[in-house]
Amino acid sequence: MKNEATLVIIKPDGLKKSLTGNILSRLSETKLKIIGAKIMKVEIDLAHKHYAHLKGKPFYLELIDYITGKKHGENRVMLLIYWGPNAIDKVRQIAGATNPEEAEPISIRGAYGRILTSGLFENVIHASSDLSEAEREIKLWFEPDEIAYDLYPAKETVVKEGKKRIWR
Ligand code: DAT
Ligand code: MG
Repeated sequence: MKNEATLVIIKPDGLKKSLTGNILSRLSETKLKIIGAKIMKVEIDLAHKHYAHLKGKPFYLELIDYITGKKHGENRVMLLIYWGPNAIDKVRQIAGATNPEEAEPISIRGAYGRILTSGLFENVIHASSDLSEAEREIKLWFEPDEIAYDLYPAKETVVKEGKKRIWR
């Protein structure tokens, strides 16, 4: 079996409901390695890029509100890169089907997801669905130096002078 990397996002409902520990425990059943992890707030531009393939769907704008935290008053997400044999399918298996009502009851989405009255699937985690999606998503959310392994070719660049926030 080929080693693969896959992106997991614990969505704002997962953090708001304090499900992080439960979800990490379930994912550790895969025996995959975590090679990147962080908590961050989701900027709207990144949300649109992440879900670009769903633009035009009736639930699209609500999905953007969901991942950016507007539905939960909680704008944090947790990002994880899992790595190892068959990682994409292993994680999708434990995540469960996209529709939480159709997901296996013991999957993460089956156990913790719900369908809003609007019809949106509030399914607690995102998991990459294939190799090219995983690569696109990992490159969208992580910089090379934030990942413990060298997953994809990278290059050095000279950083221009600019502004950034530091501790005072
Ligand atoms: P997945 O997250 O299983 O890869 P996806 O990429 O097709 O599924 O959709 C992204 C998210 O959009 C999904 O996690 C929940 C929401 N969604 C997808 N299809 C939906 C539908 N038919 N009705 C409501 N929400 C949907
Ligand atoms: Mg998807």
